[in-house]
Amino acid sequence: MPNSQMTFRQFLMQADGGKPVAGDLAFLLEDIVTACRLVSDHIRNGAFANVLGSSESTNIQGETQKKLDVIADEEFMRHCANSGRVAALVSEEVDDVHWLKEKPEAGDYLVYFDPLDGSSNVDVNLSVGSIFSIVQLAEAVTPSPEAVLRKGTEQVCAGYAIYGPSTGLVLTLGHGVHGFTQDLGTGEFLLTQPDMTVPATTSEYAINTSRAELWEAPVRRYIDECVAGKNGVRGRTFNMRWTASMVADVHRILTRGGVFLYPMDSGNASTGGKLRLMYEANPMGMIIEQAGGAASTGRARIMEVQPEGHHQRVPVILGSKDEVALIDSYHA
Ligand code: AHM
Ligand code: MG
Repeated sequence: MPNSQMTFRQFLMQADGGKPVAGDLAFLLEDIVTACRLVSDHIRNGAFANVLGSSESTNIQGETQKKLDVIADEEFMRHCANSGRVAALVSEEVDDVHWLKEKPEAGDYLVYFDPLDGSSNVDVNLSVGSIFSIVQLAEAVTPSPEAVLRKGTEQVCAGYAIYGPSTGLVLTLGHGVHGFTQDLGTGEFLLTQPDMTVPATTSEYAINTSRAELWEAPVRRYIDECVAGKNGVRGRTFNMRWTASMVADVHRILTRGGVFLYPMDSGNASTGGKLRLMYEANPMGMIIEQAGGAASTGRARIMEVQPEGHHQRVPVILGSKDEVALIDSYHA
C-alpha cells in the first residue's frame, strides 16, 4: 500500500501493483498533471486575467463555452501532445478526434478528457474539475472516428482533478483509487488519501430534482422512497446534495459514500442522457468500481456500453453498490 504524503512521482514508481508504471504511461500522466496544475492556476487567477464568463463560441454539444473551457482544453491538448506515444485525443470541447499519429501502433495511447467539467460553477467560485480516461491500443489502427470507440473496460487509467478549496487529483491504474492534494509550496501533488473506498450502503443521494417532472418511473420511485424517510419503505432519513459539478459530487461520494444520478428523462431521451460516455461516465465508472462501488446506466454496466460516437451521452447512476443495485432492480 502506498505511503501517505509520497509525491506523485514516488507513487508512480510503485503504482502498478508494487512495480513502476510503464515509462510511457508515467510520462503521459505527469504531462496530464502539469495540464491540471495550469488549469487550476487559470481558474484561481481568472478574475484578474478577465477569463471568467462565456466565450463567443459553442461546442459540438451546442453548449456556449466558458472562456476557461477553451483555455483548459488548450492546456490539455498542448501537454498531452508532449508524449510520443499518444495516438489521439478526444476532448469534450472539440468536434473531431484529434489524431497525433498517422500510423498508430500497438502500445500507443488514446486520451479522452473533459478539460473543465461543471464549468457553469466557475463564475460563482464553486468546485469544478478535469476528467480524463486513457486506453492503450492492443493493435495498430488506421486513424478514423471509429478507431477511438472503445468500451470503458479497455481503460488502463482514469482520473480527475478537482479545483476546490484545495486542488486535488484522484487516480486509478486498476489497483485501487488514490487521492492527492497539491502542496501550494512546492506545487507538487502529495498522496493524502490512499485506497479510497465507497461504502456499500448510504443514506445520501445526488440528483437534480428540478427535472423531477421529466423522470422515468424507476427513478421517481427510488427518489420518492428516499424522500419518504423514516416512515417510508426505506425506514431511514436520506440527505440530498447536488453541486451541478460531477467531479465535486463524485469526490464527495469517494469521501463519505452516496449515490449520484443523472438519468435519462423525457427532456434528454433524444440524446440518450446528459453526461458523456467516453470522458465523463467511463472514467468515473472505473474510479467508482475500483473503490468498491458500482456504475450503471440503470440497464447496463457503464463500462460495458459499446460507444457509437465519441461524444455519445448515457444515463449515469453511480456510487454505493447496494443503492445502485436497488435502482437497477427498479429498472429491470
Ligand atoms: P459540462 O461538462 O458541460 O460541465 O456538463 C456536465 C455537468 C456535470 O458536471 C454535472 O453533474 C451536470 O452537468 C449538471 O447538470 P445540471 O446543470 O443539469 O444539473
Ligand atoms: Mg465540460
